[in-house]
Amino acid sequence: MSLRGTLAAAVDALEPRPRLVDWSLFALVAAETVTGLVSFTVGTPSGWPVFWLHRVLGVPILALLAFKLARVRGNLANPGNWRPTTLLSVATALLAVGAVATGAAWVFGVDVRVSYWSLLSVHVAFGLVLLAVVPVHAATRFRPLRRRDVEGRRSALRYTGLFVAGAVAYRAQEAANAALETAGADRRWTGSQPRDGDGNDAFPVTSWVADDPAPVDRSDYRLSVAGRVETPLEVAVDDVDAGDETRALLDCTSGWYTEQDWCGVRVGDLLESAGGATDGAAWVRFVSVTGYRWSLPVEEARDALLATQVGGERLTHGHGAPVRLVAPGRRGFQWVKWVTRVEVRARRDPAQWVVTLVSGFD
Ligand SMILES: Nc1nc2c(c(=O)[nH]1)N[C@H]1C(S)=C(S)[C@@H](COP(=O)(O)O)O[C@H]1N2
Ligand SMILES: [Mo]
Repeated sequence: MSLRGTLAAAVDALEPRPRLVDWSLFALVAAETVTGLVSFTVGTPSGWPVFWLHRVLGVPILALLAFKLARVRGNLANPGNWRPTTLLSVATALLAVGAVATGAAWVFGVDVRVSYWSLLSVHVAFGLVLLAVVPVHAATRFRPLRRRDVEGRRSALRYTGLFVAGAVAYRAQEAANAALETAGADRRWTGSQPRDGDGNDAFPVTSWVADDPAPVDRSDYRLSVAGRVETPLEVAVDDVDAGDETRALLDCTSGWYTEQDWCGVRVGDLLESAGGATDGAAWVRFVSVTGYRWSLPVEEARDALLATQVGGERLTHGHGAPVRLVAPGRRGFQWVKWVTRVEVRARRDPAQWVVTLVSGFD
C-alpha cells in the first residue's frame, strides 16, 4: 500500500461515523461550556478535576473538527454549493478553533491584552458566542443519531483514544512550560497568573461590567448589620478598622491572582457586636453600595474579613474603600467591594448570580 493509502486507512480506523462526529462535537462543546462556567465558581483545590477536564477536551474537539472538515471540504471548496447556512457553519468552526487556540495559548502563559480584556477573557468570549451559535448551526443541519452510527465497542475505543490524546497533550504542554520556564509555568491550578508584591498597586482593579461607584466618603460611611441578629446596628469605619489580620489569596476569573495581608474586622466578631446571630440564621449577605452582592454560609462568613487595609495600606477606592469583603477560598468576584450592608438571612440568594452581572447599569 502507498503511504497515502496507509494514512487514509489509519484515518478511516480512527474516524467515527459522520453523525457521531457531529453529535460528539455538540456534546463536547456542551461539556466545555459546563466545565468552563463551573470552574469560575471553584476556589478550593478539591475542585481541580473541573479544570482538568476542561483542558483535556480541547484535543478531542480539534480532532473531530478535523474529521468533519475533511468530510465537507469538497463542499466548501466549491462556492456553487454554498448555502446561506454554510456561512454560519464556517463561523462555528472558526469560533471553535478560536476558543481552543486561546485556551491553549493561555496555558502557555501568553498574557496579551485585547484592549481591556485578558486573553482568558477572550477565550471565555469565544466560548459564550459559540454557545449561542452552536444550537442554531445544529438546528440547520439536524440529523438524528441512529443506532448504527454508534458502533459500540469500536467507538468506545476511539473515544478513549481521543481522550487520552487530550490528557497527554495537556501533560506535554505543562512539561514544555516547565522546561522552557514560560509564564505558563507560574499558573495556579485555576490557570490564573501571579501578580506579585504587597498593597494596592500590586494587583489590578477589576470590576465586573458596569460597577463603578463614586468614591465613598469615610466620615459619612456607615456599615449596617441587620437581619437575623439580636441587635441590628450601624458602625462607622473605625469600628471596622479593628486590626484583625488575615493572609488570603484573591483569584480573579479574568486570570490573575495575588496573595495579600488584609486587615479589618472578622465578620464573626462583627456579628457578636450585634448580639450574635438569631434562630434560623444560615447565610450572610454582603451588599455593595452599587447593589452588587454575595452571600456566604454563616459558618464560613464568620471567618471572612471585612477589610479596610491591604498590605499595610488603606484600601484605595478602586479596591473597594472603605470596606471590602475578603472571602478566603472564594473566587475574586465574590469578594464584594464597597460593602455597606451585612444581612444575616435564613435563605440563600440565587438572584445574586444575575445581580453581579447587571449591577451598576441604570
Ligand atoms: N461591588 C463590586 N465588587 C466587586 C466587583 C465589582 O465589580 N463590584 N468585582 C469583583 C471581581 S470580578 C474581582 S476579581 C474583585 C477584584 O478586586 P480588586 O478590584 O480589588 O482587584 O472584586 C470583586 N468585587
Ligand atoms: Mo474577577
